[in-house]
Amino acid sequence: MGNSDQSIVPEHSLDRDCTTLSRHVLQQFSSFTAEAQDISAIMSRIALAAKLISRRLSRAGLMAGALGFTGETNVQGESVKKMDIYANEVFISVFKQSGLVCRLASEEMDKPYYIPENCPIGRYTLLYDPIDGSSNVDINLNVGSIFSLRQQQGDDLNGEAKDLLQNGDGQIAAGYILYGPSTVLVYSLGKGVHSFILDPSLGEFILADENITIPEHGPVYSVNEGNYWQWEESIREYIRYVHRHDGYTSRYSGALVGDFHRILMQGGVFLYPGTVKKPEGKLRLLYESAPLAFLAEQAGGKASTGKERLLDFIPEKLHQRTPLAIGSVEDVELVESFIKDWARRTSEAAAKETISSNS
Ligand code: FDP
Repeated sequence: MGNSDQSIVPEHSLDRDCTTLSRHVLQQFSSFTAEAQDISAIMSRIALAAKLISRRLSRAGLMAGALGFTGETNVQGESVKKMDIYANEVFISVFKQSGLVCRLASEEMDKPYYIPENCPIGRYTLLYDPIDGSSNVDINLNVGSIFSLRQQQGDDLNGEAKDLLQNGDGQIAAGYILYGPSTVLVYSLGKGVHSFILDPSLGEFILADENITIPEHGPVYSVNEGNYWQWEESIREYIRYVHRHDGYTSRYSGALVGDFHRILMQGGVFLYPGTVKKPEGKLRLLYESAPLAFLAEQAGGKASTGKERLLDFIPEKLHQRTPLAIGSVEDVELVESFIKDWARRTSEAAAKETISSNS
């Protein structure tokens, strides 16, 4: 006993089974600093939230009152689902009395939720989208949760959380949970992107993939083509390009986390462009686009608003929206090239128009 040569289980397989999320987080710090322990504890709480949400989703169809709409609308003016509220409260609940996180800011809440009793110790803010892809919830399709961790700056005494209006490079950690056939947690602390699968028999997230990299190019473009006539011409031109060229295929599930996960693993591009009426698009920068952009870059991919690096974009308000093109470097750059080219042609045409009307 104790000699690995005599073991009936290959050593690497046991090692992997024992690589839980909290152990992995600690391994990424060179020593057991207070920061390392805080981040590991925060990730464990996020994992607990994921397990609670996953458990409820797996039984929701059998439970009275778990599915459907609440009848309320959220700060974005969208109809709220019961699962949105449940998942939002789960995140609050797991961080109460944790001593870890001072503020929670979520897509479902007008203003951040303050936990003053945590503040003397915890100096972090967790931003999250509790249930992303809500239109999938009632029909048992994939949904997700997205999170982003930032250091609180200043005391935020007036409760306006202005320090959160910064670019995405200040994220300490970001990730998502995909509630699919298995529950997958993907995260980055700025040292690569790693995925974990929930083993229900252990109740633990176990390492699945380390240092995930997005292929330089992939065949998939993922976009809601139902918006075709609402987009600017540049996006329509891009779509016509992929329709006419071999090697492209479309996949769109209506849930960002699942669609992004496919791109992360297999390459390609996910797009949620602005429309003529809503140039800022639909996705929320702080709760959705910025955390995923952080992961994309960490995996060697790219994320853009179409005009600039997404992580450079500074929001003016907490619930700011931005257009998003995210995924493989070559595919995101192709989308950007159509936008740039269209802008150039439009401004040249406008200049010609001015000249001819002046002459
Ligand atoms: P949902 O509103 O269902 O929560 O961010 C919201 C989001 O879903 C994304 O998950 C998804 O990619 C997108 O909106 C779907 O929007 P469309 O229905 O307009 O395609």
